[in-house]
This record gives sequence, structure tokens and C-alpha cells, in this order.
Amino acid sequence: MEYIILIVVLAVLVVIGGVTFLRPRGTRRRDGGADAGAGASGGTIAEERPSAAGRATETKATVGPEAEKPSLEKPPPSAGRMVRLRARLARSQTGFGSALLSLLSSGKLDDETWDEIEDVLITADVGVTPARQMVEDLKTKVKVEGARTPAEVRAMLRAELLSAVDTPASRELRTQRHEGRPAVVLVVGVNGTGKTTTCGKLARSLIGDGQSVILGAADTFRAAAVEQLKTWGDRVGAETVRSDTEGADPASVAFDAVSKGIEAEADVVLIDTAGRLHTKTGLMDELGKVKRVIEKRTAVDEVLLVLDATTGQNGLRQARVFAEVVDVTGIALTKLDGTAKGGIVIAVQRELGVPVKIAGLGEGPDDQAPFDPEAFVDAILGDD
Ligand SMILES: Nc1nc2c(ncn2[C@@H]2O[C@H](COP(=O)(O)OP(=O)(O)O)[C@@H](O)[C@H]2O)c(=O)[nH]1
Ligand SMILES: [Mg+2]
Repeated sequence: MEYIILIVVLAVLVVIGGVTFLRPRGTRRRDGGADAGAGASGGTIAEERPSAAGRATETKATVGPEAEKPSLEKPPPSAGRMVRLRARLARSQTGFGSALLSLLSSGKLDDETWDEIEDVLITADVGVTPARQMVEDLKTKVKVEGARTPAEVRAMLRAELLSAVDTPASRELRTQRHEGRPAVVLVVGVNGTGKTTTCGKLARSLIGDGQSVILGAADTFRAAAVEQLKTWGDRVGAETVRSDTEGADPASVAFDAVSKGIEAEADVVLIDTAGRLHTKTGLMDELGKVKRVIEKRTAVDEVLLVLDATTGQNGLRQARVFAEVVDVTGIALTKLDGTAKGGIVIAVQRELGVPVKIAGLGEGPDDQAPFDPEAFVDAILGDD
């Protein structure tokens, strides 16, 4: 195919008499598959989704149209990620699952052993009340069904953990356009928990799933935070709406981002916020205002609370403050790769009555997964 095009080009050049053989090599595309389409439209994928950087290079008269364009990354879709990232969880969490398995398999399940089981659960951040409940359930099952093989013990514990992780609410993120408007996701949480990273990774996976995304940099207190979000967006072609002035009103940036999303007919607008916890009233005023101002244009579909899994009970206390201030609809639990305390999933859902919807499983750009309870429990228990 390329040869035919090359021959035709050469023939045309010979006919015209313009004997410049310098260009064809330099402008030929590396990607044969994109050749025909790009040749016909005169554009590349990078051109179809212009970014600020992309426009800057367009003004320079370069030789090839694609010569200096930043190429956009194609993130993988979100489906099946938790299973794929299971090793991340298993690696750090074998302690919790295998300790439970070996205690339950021990020949003598006396009071002391049951206390130890409860301790393991509490140490894994399951929370005191749910830990007691689980121990009672397991005791009953053992009593009713008698001695068991290791495989039966495993199946029993698996069922118990699954029912503890289960919630009646849907784990699905509300990221579908509706009534001709983009879905709006407000991302809140304490500083350092991973809000900006969560926005960035989520933008990637949404784009990987074929959606279009606008980011709103409503953490306006540090220029670095805005840049951090924009860097994530630029890599995958999600425009970042921000203010040029440091310390601008977060609500007005959020409003602009949502307006941009409506105008551009985007599927999803993700709003990153600041998480300073100086006073509860300060936080309430600020987040409340951001939400109210967005709602002047369209509904907020999801308020995602980001929680760092490594911070345990302390993190839970802080999460509670946020939940009192805004109506949290889902939890993004980050840094699950760095902790043996996966029980926080159970604790936070019970504490806030909201399902964990997203798991952060590493610092890589695609180390985030829709939370999948079965994959989670299997990871905790390790391979059978
Ligand atoms: N290991 C690990 N690190 C994470 C994860 N999510 C975020 N981080 C790191 O946590 C730090 C704080 O994240 P950032 O998004 O800036 O937090 P923010 O202040 O809430 O916006 C960064 O160094 C991230 O790379 C995760 O799931 N796993
Ligand atoms: Mg941030």
C-alpha cells in the first residue's frame, strides 16, 4: 500500500518536473494503519483533540503536521482491572487473610482462638463492632456444620468476608451523560489522600472506556496542584479548566468547568477540590458553596470521598467530617497497595453508609480499579 502511494507520488513529481526528493521520507508516517485516513483528512488523532500544547506547536511552521505534537496515550478500559491488580492487594494483605485461615483451620477453636480471630480482624481495621459480628457468625457456622476440610474453612470465610463487604447500594459510578448534560463528579477529601491522583486516573479510565472528560482544577490554593491535574489531563486529551490566579474562588472554577463540559458536550466533568481541614465550618462553607454553585448549572451526580487506606481509624474520623459537610455518594479508597489493613473497606462502608466504588492500587497511571468485592476478598485470602 505504502509502495503504491510512494510510486504515485514519485510519478507526479516527475511529471511536474519539480525534482525535490527531500520530503517524501521526512513526512512519511511511521504508522502504516493511520496512513490512509490521515492522508485523506490531513489530520491526526492528536489534532482532533487539541490541547493547549498542541495549539502552541501548530503556530510554528514545522515540516510535517504531526512532527512535534504530543501523542496522546490510550489508557486501557476499566473492566477487569481489580482482578488484574489483585497481586498488588495480595502481596501486602496476605497477613490478614492467611492469619484468619490458619486460626480457623486450627484443630481447637476455643475461646482463646476466637479472641485471636477477633484481634486479627480489628488489627486489619475492620472495626470493633463488625469484627465481633463476624466472629459470632463464624462461631455459629462452625457449630452448625461441624469440622471442616481446609477448603471448606476457606469457603466459609470467603462467604463471611463477602457478606461483610457487601452493601445494598450500587457501586456503579454515575458517569453517564443525562438529559443532554455531562455527569458531574465532585472529588473531596483530606489533603494527601490522593484526590488529584484519583481524578487523573479516573479521567484516564473513563477515556479508556470511550468517554470524553473535562477536568476542573478547583484546588486553587497551590499552582502546583493545578499543574498536577493538567499534566494528567494532557496525557490523555482531557482539557483542564483552571483559573490563572492563584487562590481564585474554587466555586467559580468549578462553575466554569461544568459550563465548559456542557458547551463541549463532554460525557463527564471531574472536579478536583482542596482538602484543608482547618475548621469544619470553613470546609463546610467552601465545599457547600462549590456544590451549590455547580447546581446553578446542572446536578452533581457523584460526590466521591477519597480516603487513604493506610491512615486507618484516623482517616475514618476525618472522612466522617466530610460526610457531615457534603452528601457523599461513593468512596475512593486509595493506597490499598500499601497496607495490610484492607478491613478498612468494611469499616468505612459501615461508618458512612456509602459503598467503596474505586480502589487505588499503586502510583502508576492505570493503577486504579472499579471496586470488585469478589476480587478483593479473593486477594485477601490469597490463592487457594
Ligand atoms: N501507592 C499509592 N500511592 C498513591 C495512590 N493514590 C495516590 N497516591 C500518592 O499519594 C500522594 C498524594 O496524592 P495527591 O493526589 O496529590 O493527593 P491530594 O492532596 O489529595 O490531591 C501522591 O504521591 C500519589 O502518588 C495509590 O493508590 N497508591
Ligand atoms: Mg490535590
